Amino acid sequence: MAEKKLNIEECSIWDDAKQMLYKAQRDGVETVWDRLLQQTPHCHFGESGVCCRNCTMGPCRISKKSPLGVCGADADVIVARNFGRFVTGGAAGHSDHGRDCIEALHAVAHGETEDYQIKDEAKLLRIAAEVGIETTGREVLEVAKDLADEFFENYGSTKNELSFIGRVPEVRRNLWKKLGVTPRGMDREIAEMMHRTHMGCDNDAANTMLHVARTCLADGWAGSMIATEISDILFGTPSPRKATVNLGVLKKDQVNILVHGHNPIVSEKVMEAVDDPELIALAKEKGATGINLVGLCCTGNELMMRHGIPMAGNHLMTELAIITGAAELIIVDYQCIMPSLVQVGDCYHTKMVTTADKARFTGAEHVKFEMHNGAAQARKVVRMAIERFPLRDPARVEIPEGPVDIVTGFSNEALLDALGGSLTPLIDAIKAGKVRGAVGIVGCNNPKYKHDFCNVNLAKELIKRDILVIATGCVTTAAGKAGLLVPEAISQAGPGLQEICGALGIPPVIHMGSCVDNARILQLCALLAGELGVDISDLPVAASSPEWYSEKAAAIGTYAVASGIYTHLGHPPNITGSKIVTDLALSGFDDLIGACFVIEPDPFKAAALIDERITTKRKGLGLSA
Ligand code: SF4
Ligand code: MSK
Repeated sequence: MAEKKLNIEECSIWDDAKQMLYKAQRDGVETVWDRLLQQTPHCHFGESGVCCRNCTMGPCRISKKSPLGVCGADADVIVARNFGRFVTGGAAGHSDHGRDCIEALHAVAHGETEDYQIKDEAKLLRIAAEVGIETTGREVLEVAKDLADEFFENYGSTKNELSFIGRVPEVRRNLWKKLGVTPRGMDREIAEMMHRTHMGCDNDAANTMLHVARTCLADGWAGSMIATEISDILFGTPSPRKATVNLGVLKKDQVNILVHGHNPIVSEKVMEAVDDPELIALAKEKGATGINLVGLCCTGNELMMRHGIPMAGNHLMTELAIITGAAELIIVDYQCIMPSLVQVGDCYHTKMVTTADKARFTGAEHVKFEMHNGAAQARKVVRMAIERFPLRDPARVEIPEGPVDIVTGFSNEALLDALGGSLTPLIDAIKAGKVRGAVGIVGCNNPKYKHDFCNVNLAKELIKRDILVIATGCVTTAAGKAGLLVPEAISQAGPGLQEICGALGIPPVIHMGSCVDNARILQLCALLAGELGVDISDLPVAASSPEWYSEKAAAIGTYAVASGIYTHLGHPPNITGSKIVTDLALSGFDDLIGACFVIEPDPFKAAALIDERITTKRKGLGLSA
């Protein structure tokens, strides 16, 4: 059989990506695109979700010839169970990240670490008061202890109610109650999903799908929301600042360190360590002019939002950042880190360092980060990077030109500041049809798409239609590279958005953070609904993940839908083998819960579908189209 050949021009819309893919070919390095080629075509049973491995009477796969598994489960039951476990993986990822944040807050509050502090005391006190903790006349650390304990209770089953349930509009809370999907403890919903999907438990696909909604709601309104709020408390609430994106942020004459993963607990300490004068002097001794820290994926988003640290790239750029030959070290915590990075690093002089016991990679060096040693471990890792600088082969270094400017840092607090302290100007602009609606474009890259084609074109199409775009996760880098994250991008927006964003001095696409920070968007929707006295499902808003790949993205999409937000995906999850599950996702949920998924791979058609939905919602509120 003829060997399949990669068409690099079709892999990505970006010059920096294509330049590195050609270099990878010259250097004999395999990337995610090569491996996709080898894995294609994918297994039809897996793609449609009808393969079950939940017991050893199987594995079973459903076809016309054999419509039932050995136990008697049909395609609907198998697909619902598989999807349930799939989103539960994502919800577990976000919420375990959130738990790590609570442990950090707990350690700070109890004086168990000097490496971390409370950076935003005002936010700590505000959140504590919001969840019913007495704050008047109390020491900040005493309040922090109570807040950590309060948040821990979101994980078990002693409370049966999430701390942030009060943020959800009452009408939506009542709907959840009626449907029996009010989220309880985070761990409880996850454990119950694993229980339900064991052989011989929940054998009603629609019933399983309701628990899918409940588990994801716990992620959105607890796991992710807690992660975001504590990160702000410990590391500062983001405010607008400038930064730069793309592989051009790497520096030829400096020690380059890449940080990758999700939780700022590691990356914040690395950021401090690279400023250590002793380490900078050591870097100079080794022949470099300094130390350059750059981000990747969501931990990159966290550092960029709070400190303006440059962003080298999103999910599909992670291997390519190493292929520049200019990265001395990549330090990671967890999630979305391709195992291949170890092998790609081995092709150059790039060392990979892992930091979390729950995310180790064979071939990488493990430097365990704990609350009491974060600063020391970060210095150790930066020293390791510096020691590798002399090993760099200048003949193999190729850094694409030209970092692109962006503006980042739009937390809800910052957005409210930009609006002059209240949502009224935004609501007035929505009522006047100048901002016709808002869409959160969130999530990932997937090599099945031309890298960032859909992410960028959907954002462009929406702003043209006077729809404000909020970007998080890996879409951020795409929007940034396309020049959409700067105030000057209003020239690409419709007249209404041009006027409003121009007056406020904000870009038409605003960056709101990492993938856990989609909780900020949930909160913003709830605030808007509260101001208008309606449900979230009545708002002219939508969500989209055009190039998603991960279990976490599916969990985010599902909590958006269950919260009342119409959600576009570029391709369906592996559910098409069940009519019941597919119909529920694409329409049944709309009747039941006021929102559903819509699938459309073409970003231009997707923009039209989203626009249509926003128009309907505007009319429902008695507003012009
Ligand atoms: Fe097959 Fe049923 Fe076992 Fe799944 S649970 S592997 S369908 S016998
Ligand atoms: S890192 S989940 S590829 S956004 Fe959050 Fe990017 Fe998606 Fe991972």
